[in-house]
Amino acid sequence: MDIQKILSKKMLPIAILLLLTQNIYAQKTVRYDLYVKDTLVNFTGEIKRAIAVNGQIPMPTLTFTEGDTAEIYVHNELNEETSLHWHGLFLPNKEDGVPNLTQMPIEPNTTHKYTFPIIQHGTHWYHSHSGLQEQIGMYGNFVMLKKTNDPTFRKGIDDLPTVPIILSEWTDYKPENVHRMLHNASDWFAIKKNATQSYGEAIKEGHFKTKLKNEWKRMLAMDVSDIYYDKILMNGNPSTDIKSIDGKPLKAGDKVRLRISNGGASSYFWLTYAGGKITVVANDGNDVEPVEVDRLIIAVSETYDVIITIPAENTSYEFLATTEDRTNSASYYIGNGIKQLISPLPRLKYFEGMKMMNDMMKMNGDLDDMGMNMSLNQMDMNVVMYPEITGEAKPKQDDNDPNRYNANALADIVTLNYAMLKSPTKTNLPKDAPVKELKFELTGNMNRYVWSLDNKVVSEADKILIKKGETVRMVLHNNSMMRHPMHLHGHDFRLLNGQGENAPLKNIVDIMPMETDTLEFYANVEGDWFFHCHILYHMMSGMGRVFSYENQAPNPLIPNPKLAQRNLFADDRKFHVMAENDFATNGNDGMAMLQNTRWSINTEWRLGYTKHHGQEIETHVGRYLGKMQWLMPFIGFDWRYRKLVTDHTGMVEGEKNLFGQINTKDNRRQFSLGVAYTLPMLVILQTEIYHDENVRVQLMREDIPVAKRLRMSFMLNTDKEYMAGFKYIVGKNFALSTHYDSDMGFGAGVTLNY
Ligand SMILES: [Cu+2]
Repeated sequence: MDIQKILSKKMLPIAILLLLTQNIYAQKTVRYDLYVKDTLVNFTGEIKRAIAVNGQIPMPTLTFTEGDTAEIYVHNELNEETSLHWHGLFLPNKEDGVPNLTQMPIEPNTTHKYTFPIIQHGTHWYHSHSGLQEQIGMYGNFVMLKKTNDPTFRKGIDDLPTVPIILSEWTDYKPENVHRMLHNASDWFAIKKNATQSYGEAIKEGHFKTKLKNEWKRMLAMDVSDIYYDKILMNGNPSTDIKSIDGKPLKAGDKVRLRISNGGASSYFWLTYAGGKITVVANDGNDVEPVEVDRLIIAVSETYDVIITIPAENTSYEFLATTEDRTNSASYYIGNGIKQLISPLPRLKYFEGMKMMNDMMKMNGDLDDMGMNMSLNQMDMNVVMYPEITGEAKPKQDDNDPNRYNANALADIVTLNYAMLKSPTKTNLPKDAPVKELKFELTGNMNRYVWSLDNKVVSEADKILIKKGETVRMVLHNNSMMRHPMHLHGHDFRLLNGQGENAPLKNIVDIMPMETDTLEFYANVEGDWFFHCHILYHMMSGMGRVFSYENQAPNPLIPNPKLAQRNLFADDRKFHVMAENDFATNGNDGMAMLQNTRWSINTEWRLGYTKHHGQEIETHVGRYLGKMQWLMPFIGFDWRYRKLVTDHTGMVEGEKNLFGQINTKDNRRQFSLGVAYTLPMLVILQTEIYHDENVRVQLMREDIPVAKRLRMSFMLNTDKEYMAGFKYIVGKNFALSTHYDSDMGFGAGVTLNY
């Protein structure tokens, strides 16, 4: 953090210069110059790379008034491409900032000018849309003020002292590494969060059957979020005191408006306040009728404007943002005096969540809402995990209670949900516009970290053609096990939430598992507009679509559309690498794997130290089929050398398999065809036929979570080979291991993995 502070001091003259330039052009054209540069930060005691803009993280707050023209010069001083997307803004498509879709990437050492008229007001934000840059600093507040003579100007709301706050997270791991670990189903983050949900822990908590049923239904232990973060930040700091606004000290009775954007890459945050109720006055930059709540969750990339009151003198009240998994938080202390803290949210009851998920999961991997017609976050299945709502120990709701997932019916705590949002003005779309109706199923596969719409990723789907002047209505159903904040570029949509003509306008809709939501927007600006899940790692895995207007003019910033498309598709076509090697007393065995959305290239080796132990290398190239990806046909190549045992006459005895087929060769090279299928209990059944017509059937399971850090694995096959082993995970890339192998005997050693 120190380095950051030094850097921002250095940048002070530039900031003053910017302010001056701004004033010269006041009210008409507002210019910002943004210098994007590598920096070093120290959030945890370790110095790590990040990206700063004008020397700071988050990027500077950009402020405009409706009616202004924005001129933003982005100076790319990185050694890599970049881009900036203006989240939630209405603007010409070529200013939208999606590289390879609305413009080509901003190359290193070049400047790109974005310019657009400001034709709306509200709390928004901006971020890099290139790779994973958003995770390491490229997010900032973007505030558009109402004109004071605006007929929608609300006295007592729009004239309050205001603090823009952008929420974010920090991990010391490189985001590329985070993405790779997610694709490899690494459970390192679960270990860090103490959320492994192993058999040992299940037994201790009386949930052995729950765990068995969970694995029977082929689920890996899951959490409400994937990633462990080292720090949570509000405007770049885990903790901030705010004693005055615009030079005026805060005192009892003062109301403060917080303009909050969730700039986190993957975290949802609970917002709570030590000084009492929170009044929600806007969402996604659009005014809503004020509504008082005790808490609200802000989805990734959403914005909320809230008003809080300072109830008493000589006190500074905590405004707390807690990650949905409750492992981390950040605070603002508002007011002057002794700090009044709010109690932290208690740890989640993971096995209650697992039990709930077991009930919802069908054997074929589809979710079943059991007739509850869930929508708009009103029924939150996760309440079974919230001790503050359902009690510390056993859940108090029964299975026939229609309110058993309704947080507001179960406790005195009022939680905001989408049905409570009401626009103060009518939001009807043009009545005579033709309606185009689209349906999407949000789909995913936790085990291989594939996220998609209708089981297709961006590179596998065509653009969705819409016409200017039509109303596009979308019905979205979440059939995956995680919630997804779906974001539409360039347009606000009405979320049909039962508020009739006053349905709220939004550009993000958070959809929980099993929910169905309907939204509609008026197609009024030509271009290619991205519609995607805003969880950064889901988006990069391909969870999105492109809306494109029929017969639109070509984008002058995309001179070569074919090349641009190839670059865009490269994101979800990317292969992720993983490797592991066990250095043991009886040999050396390991594997390396390259995999993407559908393909897997996998090599396994067992290298014994003696000629009788032998050596074996197997390579499989396979393609996963089906939505759940339980089936993978593959072609293989097998090389094996083992000095076979001879009898007293010197004849080779050969190796006989369970089918009576005999191998008499020391040196065996074989092509094969095979198929792998994931059985209940996550056991993989692999059947392989070699070109010498030998057949091998094999059962195996890796990483059975015995205890928090202890994993078990086994394998047996019709060649009469078998193996069983244990692994104790010491660090992210390091484990102690022991195994017994029918070829190589007993061994112990260390396992390194990448
Ligand atoms: Cu998602």
